[in-house]
Amino acid sequence: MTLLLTGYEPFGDHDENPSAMVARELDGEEIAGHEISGHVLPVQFDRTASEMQNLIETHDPTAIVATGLAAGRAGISVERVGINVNDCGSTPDNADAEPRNERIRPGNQAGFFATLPVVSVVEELLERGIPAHVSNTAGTHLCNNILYSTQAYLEAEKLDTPMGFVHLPCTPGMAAQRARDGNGTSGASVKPSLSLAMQAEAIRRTFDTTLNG
Ligand code: PCA
Repeated sequence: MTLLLTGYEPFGDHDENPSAMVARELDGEEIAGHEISGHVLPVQFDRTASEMQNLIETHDPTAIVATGLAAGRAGISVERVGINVNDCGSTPDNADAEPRNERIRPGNQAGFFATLPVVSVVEELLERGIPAHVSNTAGTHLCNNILYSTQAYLEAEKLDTPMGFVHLPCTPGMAAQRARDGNGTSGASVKPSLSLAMQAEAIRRTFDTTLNG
């Protein structure tokens, strides 16, 4: 009775990744008779999907929530869809891979919907005063990659495990650090942020809604 939770290690110019912190914090917690198993995945296009598949094989989870950082988003983004594209934009992965306009699975379908109840999850978060929205793009970096790859894997294995991806914003500490490193004292903007406690609560509620909703 395991709930599989993944976050990502820091990447690009981020020294921290709140998704890794939340995965560590929630590891071992119980929700409705299930235990969260929290893991931190590498930000590497050639490793992430297979590490997720190993986790699914070893844990046989009841539900899967993958998470990552979307610095600049104002709240919790529950992703609706993953697309068949790897494109790192201006941020190489942590092994310096720079895919451009590549297919994750050549010849495979364009996209997969998340199988979490995304609308119910967002309704629940909003009801609890947590700023959240359904997002229609997870980008084309590893957060999109894990959503698409895991859905493709689950379909190939004929597993109906609910799975989705949640983008988390910066923590207040990260936003302050970036404003200190930038031109915050000269009038530049500061990134939106949410406390780690609220981010962790959002992920608890995501699992809870998935199990009960
Ligand atoms: N965020 C990136 C990759 C790793 C992470 O935490 C993304 O949004 O794709």
